[in-house]
Amino acid sequence: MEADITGANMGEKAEADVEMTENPFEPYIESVRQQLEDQDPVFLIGVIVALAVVIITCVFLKYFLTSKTVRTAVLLVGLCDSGKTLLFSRLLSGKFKRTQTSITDSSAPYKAKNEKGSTWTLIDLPGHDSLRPQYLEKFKSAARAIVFVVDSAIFQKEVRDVAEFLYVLLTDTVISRNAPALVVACNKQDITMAKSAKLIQQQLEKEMNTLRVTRSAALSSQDGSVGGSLYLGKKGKDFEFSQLPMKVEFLECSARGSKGDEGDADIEGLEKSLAKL
Ligand SMILES: Nc1nc2c(ncn2[C@@H]2O[C@H](COP(=O)(O)OP(=O)(O)OP(=O)(O)O)[C@@H](O)[C@H]2O)c(=O)[nH]1
Ligand SMILES: [Mg+2]
Repeated sequence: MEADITGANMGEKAEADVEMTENPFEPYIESVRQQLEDQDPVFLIGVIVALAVVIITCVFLKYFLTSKTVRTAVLLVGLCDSGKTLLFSRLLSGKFKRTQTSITDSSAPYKAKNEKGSTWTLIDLPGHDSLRPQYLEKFKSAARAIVFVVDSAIFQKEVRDVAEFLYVLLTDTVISRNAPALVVACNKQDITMAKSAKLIQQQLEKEMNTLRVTRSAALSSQDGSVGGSLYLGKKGKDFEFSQLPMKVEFLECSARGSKGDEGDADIEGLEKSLAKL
């Protein structure tokens, strides 16, 4: 009988031990609760408000630090003589201007023709091979849109160079991540020999498909991997502009206009697409 009682006592002790090990913070929680109960309610409200302020500040900081910076630059890029500087002048003032090969960038605020009257910074970049990379590097992260100007009159002769430049632009990690809108402006449509936007798009897709094969083959033979460079479009499919992460639009324009130097430019399509940014 005695043995039974002792056995029962031991059982209770063991249960209590288990409880103790399950809640090691129980005594602390209890003492904190006791202290809180003893405190002035005004002090407690103060602590709660202070905690709420800290939490709200953290949430706001996280929101502001991680939210996307607003990109406002519209870059005019393209090969030499495609008409970027004349387009720059026409978009800003509507005026015809005699131009010379650009050796530096120029920028000015451009008011889009939309109801909001959005203002972008229009930047004309030099097209010369030796200057292109450094200016692109300087402005690429600020680009909201890239207007890629093509000389449609001599496109056939330049197709390879145009495709190579576009390839470099589109496989750039910053550009691909930010995905600025791409407007391919098929300029010089006033010239009879000019190729249409549709044809230019098709030929560029074909050319870039070839470039994609040769470029990735060259890279993988160098170091065994397609190191760092992005793959253009979808793997296993012929390249199409619609596979890109950004909005792409091909349009026709003429910075000179059909009436020559005195007349207006034919750039409504371009203005419309800049109004949609
Ligand atoms: N016929 C015709 N000529 C144009 C048109 N747009 C530009 N041009 C002419 O093409 C030449 C080159 O124009 P630019 O605006 O200087 O070319 P760009 O792209 O700025 O050239 P770079 O500064 O060297 O990169 C100039 O003689 C322009 O008048 C166009 O729509 N039609
Ligand atoms: Mg220029």
